[in-house]
Amino acid sequence: MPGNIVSRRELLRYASGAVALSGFPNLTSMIAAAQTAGERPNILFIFADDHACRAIGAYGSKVNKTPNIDRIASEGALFENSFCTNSICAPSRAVVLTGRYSHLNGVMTNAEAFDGSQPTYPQILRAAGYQTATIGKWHLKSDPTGFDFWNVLPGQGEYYNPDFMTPKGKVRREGYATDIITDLSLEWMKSRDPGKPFLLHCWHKAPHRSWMPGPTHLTTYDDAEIPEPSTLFDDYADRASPARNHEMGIARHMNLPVDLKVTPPLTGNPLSGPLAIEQYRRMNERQRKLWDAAYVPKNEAFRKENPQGDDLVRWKYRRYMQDYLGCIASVDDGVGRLLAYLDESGLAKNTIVIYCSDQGFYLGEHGWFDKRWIYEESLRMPLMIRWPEVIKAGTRVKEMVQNLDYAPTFCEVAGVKPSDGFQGVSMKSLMAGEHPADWRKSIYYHYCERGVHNVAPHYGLRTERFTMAHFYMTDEWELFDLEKDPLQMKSVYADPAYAGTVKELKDELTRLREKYGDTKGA
Ligand code: SGN
Ligand code: CA
Repeated sequence: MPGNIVSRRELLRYASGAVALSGFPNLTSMIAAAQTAGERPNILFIFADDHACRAIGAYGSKVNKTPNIDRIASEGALFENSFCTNSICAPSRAVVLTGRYSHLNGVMTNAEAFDGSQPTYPQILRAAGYQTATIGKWHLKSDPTGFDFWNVLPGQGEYYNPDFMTPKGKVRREGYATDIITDLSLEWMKSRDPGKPFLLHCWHKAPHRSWMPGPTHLTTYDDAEIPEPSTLFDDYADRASPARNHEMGIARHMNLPVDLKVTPPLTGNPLSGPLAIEQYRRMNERQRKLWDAAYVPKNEAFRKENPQGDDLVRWKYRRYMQDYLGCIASVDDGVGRLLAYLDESGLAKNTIVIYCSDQGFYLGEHGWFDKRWIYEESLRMPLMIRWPEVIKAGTRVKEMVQNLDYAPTFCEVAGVKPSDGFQGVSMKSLMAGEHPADWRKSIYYHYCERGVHNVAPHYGLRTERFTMAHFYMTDEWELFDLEKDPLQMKSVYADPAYAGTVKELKDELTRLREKYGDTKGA
């Protein structure tokens, strides 16, 4: 394993004040320096699940408005080239926490349990005097470590009246998940010790599949204009075989009763309508009444219209987007409430607010929903950071950053030395408007899961101009020239005109695999 990582024992001894962490010899003086230079900043980390850039106003959305999320970008920085290392939930979260690639942090797919004894930024910040809390989606199978307070959804969690895991056991909370996660975050900020800086994770479940909007946004997008992506009817003709073998198509893999809420008609039978579907049985009477009032007439109209073929795909796309965007509307409301509290309480100036999502998502591009591929829509993570003391309002960062960079960034802004094992680079200089000459010019990616949605494992890289992928199970390669083909419709891997580029990129890929210590999939 490259680098020395701090052992759990060391962390515990450090947290108890017994010793200084090895590799952290100047921690006390660094903290003192940070304190004299000004108070250490608070960190409010708002994380959505599957929120694509295309559904964020600040990223130029043509399908919805997100005024509150956009505030973070207009009053802070928007990262134009922010990427994940493995486009799936639990792996992305493990990379965020540890600053290490999946093959080193142990969470390669959604199946592995996270080993919470490895160094993470919450543990490091907590040991350095931060109050820490994580609220909402966690999805790492083991209990959170490094937090003074945690209330997390089991697994994917539920949208309506969700259960939360707490140190004292399971608690069911009445209400809509996004609103509850926001409420708990506000309550925690209000009740914390004001004498210490804080790190708060407000980690939403929304807008994850099956995209169930909350009671206040059940009809928000009913009449909205929602343009279709030009690649909705992609036939994958000019790519390697994996794209064709997908199981994430709006046409063939999105189901009517759960994904699209076309529940059976209400017949008076106690288990008719939504109640015929397990997912809706958690709702209380009030929630169900609102749901039925919104969906029953829409579903009757659908049955009457009875669209077929491409018209059905178009109908499904539209319903999918209405629900997905409805979920985001509640996230945006929640962001508004959190920002309002920071304003009212005077915390806004010295609190770093981050908004991002665990990966990107397909909103009909290439005919798909879901994520996983190295292609743009799922590779990109939205990332916006507000920190009035350091970031100039309206900053746009063009350098390529990754979820790997969050842990070192949080350590640097807190004035704490990062773990030697972190593989990312702190983004603080970028936040301050600098353009370090030696900033990375390529990013490394490796998706490993097999099974759901049938996306073949692949590793690859993206540079400013190219994306290259190796689907190693079938030894197929793809190369996209993003300058000429931004929608990635034609692989030019076999085009002789790109032979030199292929060679250069393969060398770079070998360098990246060595640098990050990845030998899997060779
Ligand atoms: C569930 C979803 C999948 C999704 C995975 C992983 N199916 O299995 O569509 O890809 O989660 O998502 S569902 O019918 O149960 O909703 S992730 O964001 O947690 O990685
Ligand atoms: Ca996700």
